[in-house]
Amino acid sequence: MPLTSLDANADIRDVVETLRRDGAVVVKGLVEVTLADQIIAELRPRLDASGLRSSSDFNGEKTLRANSVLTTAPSAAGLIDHDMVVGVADALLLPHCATYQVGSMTAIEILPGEAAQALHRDDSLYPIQTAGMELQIGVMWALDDFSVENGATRVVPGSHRFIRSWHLPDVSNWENAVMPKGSALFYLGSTWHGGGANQSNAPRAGLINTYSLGWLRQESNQYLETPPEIAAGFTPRLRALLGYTPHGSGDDKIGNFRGECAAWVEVPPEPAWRDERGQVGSAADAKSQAGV
Ligand SMILES: O=C(O)CCC(=O)C(=O)O
Repeated sequence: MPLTSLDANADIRDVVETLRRDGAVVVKGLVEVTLADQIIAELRPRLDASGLRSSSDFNGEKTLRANSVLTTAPSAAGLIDHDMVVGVADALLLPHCATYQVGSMTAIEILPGEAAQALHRDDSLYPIQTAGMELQIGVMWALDDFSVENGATRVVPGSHRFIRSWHLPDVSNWENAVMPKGSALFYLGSTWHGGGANQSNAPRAGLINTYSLGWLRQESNQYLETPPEIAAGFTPRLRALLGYTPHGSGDDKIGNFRGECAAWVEVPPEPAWRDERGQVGSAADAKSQAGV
């Protein structure tokens, strides 16, 4: 099955429908090439200095990686909460949670000579599977032109329908997500994919962001990756995507309410106090209980 490519002006409903049908879809030219160039320029010093720290069999020995992307490349904000990404995530994730969150944010630069990465599904990090409920989606942004030669992400269209089991399914029918710089590959957490082999003589840079149901633990702790003092400089929507918002509300009848402290970030919490029974509260609570 070929991988479908849509244009940047595609209707979000078409992107969602194609994702549901094929498990992956490319949207071409979603951001300006200049933005992609700016992001990779901001990431360059970090990639060069420490990009190989996370090298491994799975991550690759000739692949540079960087997390905490927003601390180094604030321009990437425009990708992480891009309207189309948020629209697609709303449609696929919000039926199963009150709010969703960024699960991970990773710049990946595959250097010449790197072998193909093992095909895998991102949602295998969670030990559950419920029919009809996607746990997460991924968006791979092309910060270079992605080609067959330079290791465009490999995707197995239709593989989101494979039954999850200990037996490796037949993943031999993969396609490279060939796309120009500034495009995005959307894929479901259940879709088999992996980095391609770079047989060219130039690096291939991309940025993968995942978005997971808000009641799951983030794959990578975004409060540490983008700490409050940096998050405060971004829009409320992006802060909420990073997880700086509670899941559900106190009125939630189905017990969905989680992560309340995160809501305190805009107004830093006052020092906690401990009452006579050993219960912990905030100084504001103490004042209101004392009638001040
Ligand atoms: O670099 C790519 O194209 C994909 C990388 C990937 O899927 C991963 O590292 O989990």
